[in-house]
Amino acid sequence: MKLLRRVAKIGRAGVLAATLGACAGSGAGPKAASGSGPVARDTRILHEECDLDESGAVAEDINGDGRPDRTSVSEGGRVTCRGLDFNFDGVIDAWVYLDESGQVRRRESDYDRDGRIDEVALYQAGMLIERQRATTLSGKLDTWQRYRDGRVASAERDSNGDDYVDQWWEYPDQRPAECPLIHSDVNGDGRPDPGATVDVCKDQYTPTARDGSGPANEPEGADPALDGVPTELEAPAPDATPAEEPASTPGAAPPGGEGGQP
Ligand SMILES: [Ca+2]
Ligand SMILES: [Ca+2]
Ligand SMILES: [Ca+2]
Ligand SMILES: [Ca+2]
Repeated sequence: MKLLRRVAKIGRAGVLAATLGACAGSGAGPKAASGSGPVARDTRILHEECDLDESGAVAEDINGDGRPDRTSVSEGGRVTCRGLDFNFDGVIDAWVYLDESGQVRRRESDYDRDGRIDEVALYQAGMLIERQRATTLSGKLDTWQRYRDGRVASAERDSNGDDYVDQWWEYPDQRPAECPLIHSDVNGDGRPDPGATVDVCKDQYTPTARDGSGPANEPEGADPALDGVPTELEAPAPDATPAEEPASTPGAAPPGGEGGQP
C-alpha cells in the first residue's frame, strides 16, 4: 500500500520533473491505471478566426499583381489580425494576431506553403514565449518549445506521433542553443528514463552527474545532428523573431523575387 501511494505521488510529480529535465531515477513503473500515468497531448493545429472577407478588412497588393498579399482585419479602429501571402500565389502563408497595444500575440505559419499551418507561435508583450510545431507531414503538433528572454529554454516532443510526449529537450544556461540534452522516455511510462539521455554536444562537455557516469545510450530515432532544433522541416532559425512584414520573414522571399517591401 505504501508503495502504491508512492508511485501515485511520483506520477503526479512526473510532469514537473520532466519539465525540469530531471531523470527519474526511481519509481519508474508501468503506465499507471489510476489516471496518474502519461497524459495525451492535444496535437491539433488550431487556426484562430480571422475573417479576411469581412467588409472592413483592408487588402493591400504589395507586388502589384492585382491580388491582395496582405489583408488586415480591424475591430474598433485597431488591427486585430492579418493574413499574409509571401509568395504571391493567393494562398495565405501566415496569420498574425495583434494585442491591444498592437504587438504580436500569436502567429500561425505555413512554412512549406502547402496550405496547412506548421507552427503556432505565442507571444506575451511582443516577446516569443512558445512555439508549437508540426515538424512532420502528419498534420499534427509534435513539438512544443518554450522561450525565455528570446531564447529557447526547453522543448517537449512527441517523436513517434502517438500523441504522447517522449522527449524532453533541456537547454542548459551555460551552453549554446545547438547543444541541448535530450532526455527520452523509452519504456513508455511517460517520463524520461535513466540512461536514455543524449548529449547533442557530448564531445564538448564532460558528463554531469545528471548524465550519469558515462556516455548515454542513444535511443533509436534520436538524431544528434539536428542542429539543436527538434525539427525535420526547413524552418527559420529557432531564435529568429518572426517579423510581421512579409519581406523580412526568413525564407519567405519568393523565388528570384525581391520580397515585395510594402
Ligand atoms: Ca499581389
Ligand atoms: Ca502564399
Ligand atoms: Ca504547411
Ligand atoms: Ca510519443
